[in-house]
Amino acid sequence: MLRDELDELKRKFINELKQISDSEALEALRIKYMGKKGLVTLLLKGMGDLPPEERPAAGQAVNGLKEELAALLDNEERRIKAAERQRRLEAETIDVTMPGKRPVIGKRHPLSIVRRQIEDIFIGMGFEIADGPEVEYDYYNFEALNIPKDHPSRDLQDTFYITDNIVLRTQTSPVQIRVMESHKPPIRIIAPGRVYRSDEVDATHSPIFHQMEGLVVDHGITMGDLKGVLDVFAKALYGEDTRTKFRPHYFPFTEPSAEVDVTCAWCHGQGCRICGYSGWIEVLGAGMVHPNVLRTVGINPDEYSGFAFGLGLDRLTMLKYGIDDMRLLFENDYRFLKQF
Ligand code: 2NL
Repeated sequence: MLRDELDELKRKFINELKQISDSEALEALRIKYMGKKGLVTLLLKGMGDLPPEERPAAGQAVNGLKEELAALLDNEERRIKAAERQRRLEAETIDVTMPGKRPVIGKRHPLSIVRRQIEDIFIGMGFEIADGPEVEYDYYNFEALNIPKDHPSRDLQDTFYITDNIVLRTQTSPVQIRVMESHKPPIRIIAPGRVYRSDEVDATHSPIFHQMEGLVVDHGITMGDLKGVLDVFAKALYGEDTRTKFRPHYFPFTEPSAEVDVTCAWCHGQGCRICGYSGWIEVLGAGMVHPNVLRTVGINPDEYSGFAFGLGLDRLTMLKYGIDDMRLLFENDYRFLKQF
């Protein structure tokens, strides 16, 4: 009776085992027969119902089946694990003869290349780099720079106003005002950064652009120091044969003021399309810091003097690389950027 039952169970088990090809299903089968409530386990538990004299033989028979099934399960498990491993290895095969995929490496933006080159030149002359907020008080952007209330750059059309007395800075000069407020001379700084003006976008205008200003304040600073520093700068940037020319100009924050031309780096002063056949290119505005500006930040103009200058990084970058449309600097088209 029991024999038949065991044989039947074994046949059923072997049939089910044959269907199985993955280790999850195999584990389910192991539980179905050998688990706490498994078919074989239930048989063993049922021993108690037999008359005592039949128990030893029956127990031996069921245990024998249990060992047999366990051995079959272990065997099958080894076979399935090996097959699964083989499938995985085949799926993960790497063809080492395939051509590689080159990672795309980013490049420095042309504006950053030029900014860093100019920073290096001034650092070489003992300047330090200063920075400050792009959202500024009207006071730092205009008032402290001796720019009167009726000055055209204060027009609502020309400046982005956040509130009545907060603007997007139109120059990096406010950085230098802040440095003069908090530091005693000697001061030797450059202030590179992003500035804003309410302009329509075209090939030569953008509401966001980049500027670098410089400032030196100490005892006995003269126009000669300004000319010397800018001459060294122009030669370092454009080559030793570069010359500079100062033309009188007007800025509210400097007196005297000048616009500074350098000999055209494309034609070396011969005259070409780039410099409008004049041989000169205007690159800087500069001058001696206005005594009113020094007084406003608490520096005595009878004791100290200083010079300042400003240059447009976007224009300089366009000149250096022969870029004819400013929009290219802001669109971040990789086909453009990868050329530098
Ligand atoms: C230009 C002209 C200039 C300054 C900027 C300056 C700053 C302070 C005091 C006095 Cl804190 N001056 N900056 C001076 C002269 C010219 O920039 O054409 N920029 C693109």
